[in-house]
Amino acid sequence: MNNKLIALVIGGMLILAACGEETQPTKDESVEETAVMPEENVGQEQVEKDKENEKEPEEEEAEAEEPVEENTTAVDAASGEASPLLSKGDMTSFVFNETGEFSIYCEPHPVMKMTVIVEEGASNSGELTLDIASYEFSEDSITVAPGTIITWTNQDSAQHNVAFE
Ligand SMILES: [Cu+2]
Repeated sequence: MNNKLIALVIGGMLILAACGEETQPTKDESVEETAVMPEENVGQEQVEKDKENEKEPEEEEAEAEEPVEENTTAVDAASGEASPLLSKGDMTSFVFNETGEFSIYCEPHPVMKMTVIVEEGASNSGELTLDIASYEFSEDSITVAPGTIITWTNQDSAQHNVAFE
């Protein structure tokens, strides 16, 4: 009887010991899993960065479309009108629907002046492009037909604009 009890106790201890050994590997696995987690987070961050990189080209396309919109939405030329300040490469457009003489100047540099004369039957019509360069408008005076759209592009590093007296 005693031998059987001892055998049972030893057997039970062996089983417990075996169970204890079995639980250790599962603990190791859980440690490995938590060790893997940071790598997965890094992967997610990289995916988020990739998404951000994908967004940038869309923003550049939207900026590139702005000058086209300015050309199609020319402001009516009229006394008191003025474009925003134009940085290098910026454009502004005005449509000259009414006949008459329009005195134009640059607000930051009032010595910069030009005249647009609008006359029926003038040879200049449709859409014209003028530059602002070296602190001068590219034409001192220009005669256009009613409905002509003039687009000015600033070629200087200095800011200029197109203002109507
Ligand atoms: Cu100016």
